[in-house]
Amino acid sequence: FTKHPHDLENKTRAFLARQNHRMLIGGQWVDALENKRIEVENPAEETVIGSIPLAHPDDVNKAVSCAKSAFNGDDWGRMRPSARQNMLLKLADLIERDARIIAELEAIDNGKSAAIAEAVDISLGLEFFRYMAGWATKIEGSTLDVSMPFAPADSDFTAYTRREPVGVVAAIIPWNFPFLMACWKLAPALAAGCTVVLKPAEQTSLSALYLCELIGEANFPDGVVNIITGEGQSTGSALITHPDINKISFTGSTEVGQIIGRAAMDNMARVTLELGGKSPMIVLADCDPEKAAQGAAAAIFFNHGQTCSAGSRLYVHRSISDKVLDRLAELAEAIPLGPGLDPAAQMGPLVSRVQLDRVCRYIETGRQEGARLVTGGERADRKGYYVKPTIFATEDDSMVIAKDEIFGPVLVVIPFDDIEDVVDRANDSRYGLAASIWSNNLSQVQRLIPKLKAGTVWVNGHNMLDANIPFGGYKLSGVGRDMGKQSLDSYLETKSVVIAL
Ligand code: TXE
Repeated sequence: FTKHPHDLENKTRAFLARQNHRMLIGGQWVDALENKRIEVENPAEETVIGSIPLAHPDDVNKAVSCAKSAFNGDDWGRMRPSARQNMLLKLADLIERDARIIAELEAIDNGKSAAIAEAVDISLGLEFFRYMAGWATKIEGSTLDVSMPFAPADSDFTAYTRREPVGVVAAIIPWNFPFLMACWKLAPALAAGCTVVLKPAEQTSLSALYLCELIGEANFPDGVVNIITGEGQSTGSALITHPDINKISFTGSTEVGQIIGRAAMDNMARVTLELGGKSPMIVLADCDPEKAAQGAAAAIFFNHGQTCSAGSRLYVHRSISDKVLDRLAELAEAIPLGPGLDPAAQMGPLVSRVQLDRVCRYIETGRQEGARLVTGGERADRKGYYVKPTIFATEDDSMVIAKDEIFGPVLVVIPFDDIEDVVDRANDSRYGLAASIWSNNLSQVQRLIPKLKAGTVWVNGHNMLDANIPFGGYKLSGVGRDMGKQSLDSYLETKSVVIAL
């Protein structure tokens, strides 16, 4: 990857040169009704690089109606599962072909490192399409033994279940992993035979728009995937309240997740919510301080802390806490900051000024609460929404900075003495997305795993993801799971069939 925008891939340049991007409804690339637009910003430069349509509620209605027609139409509805599988595999190949272009768009639109995006976001996304392609031909119900007590003794029944696609899916995704989140929602929906209206985050819609071009190239029938761009309040609200939406799949804040959950229940739409987190890391006394520091730095500073499962609370045994903290500070201070297109940069700017202000407010709160600022704690002295990797140390984990999801590169380090006590403290959160334990003491680790109230527990690592591993939260971190077979199940209805012979 290059520092210079003029060295971008030709396709990236051509895509950006369009400036006024359009959205895909029923196979047509269109502007929004009334032609309202939202500016697209490059957060490393603080410059406007184009615009996306601000979809009108009637655009949303049109997209839902196209998705509904495509769902009921023969081209998609009667397509053989093996053909659906092949389309998903074709799409994955196209993503692989254009991985660099997508990574460049992600770097320019979101701020993250293009090299890291290609290695992590894009590769996980395309692998997920391949994984879900395999499930398209393996959807199965069960045959059921039945004996109905009220039926005459000589009567005979056969019963079985069919799994059927749930219908039209509304997929609403955030700005932290724009491309990967689109893949997490689209792959299982399409493998199941659903059709989709996708709404990317208003801050970062470019990579999802590019993905929709690839969907066209892979020859998916018109209307199977529609993308509408716009804000949450207007466009998003119109989508989640639409009576023809059969399932809503959302990743974003807990507050909006609660609004969406309520809206879904009004129409009894199925719903999957992947929400916020304040994931604890627990480092036991036997852990090598160097490994703990390296692991914790990666867990919080990956994606600039804008990761729902970021390891943002570090509970470290007091016997090694000074060593871990000193090393962590060294590692944090050595992280090269820079725009996503700079191959040397490991941390880019935060996604937007709103997010920058939010993270800086939390840092100020930490100071006022009396937490010890170990390193960072301010904006970097350069253009762009950069925040220095920040570490606070405290004994008091009831502080706001140890409770709230900051969603930035801010770590809170808390020493502990007693292992039972640390489990209670780790669990004392409204969130329950993920946790990690760092130790080679197998017995202690195995005893801790069932006690942690988290959708994922990692041991000697953090943020270890795979297409086959379900991901989602306990408590206010959400409902349901993305990835794995469990996510496919959430795009399928179960129909029971009983036949009196
Ligand atoms: O998220 P929102 P925001 C957390 C994180 C972050 C905070 C705010 O703590 O600081 O949320 O971020 C759409 N009806 N996470 O405000 O608002 C919106 O357009 C329908 C954690 O950006 O939840 C976007 O597409 N849709 C999270 C998506 O919801 C609505 C990732 C997410 O935006 C809507 C992102 C509405 N009423 C933020 N309001 C994670 N779990 O990873 C908004 N949207």
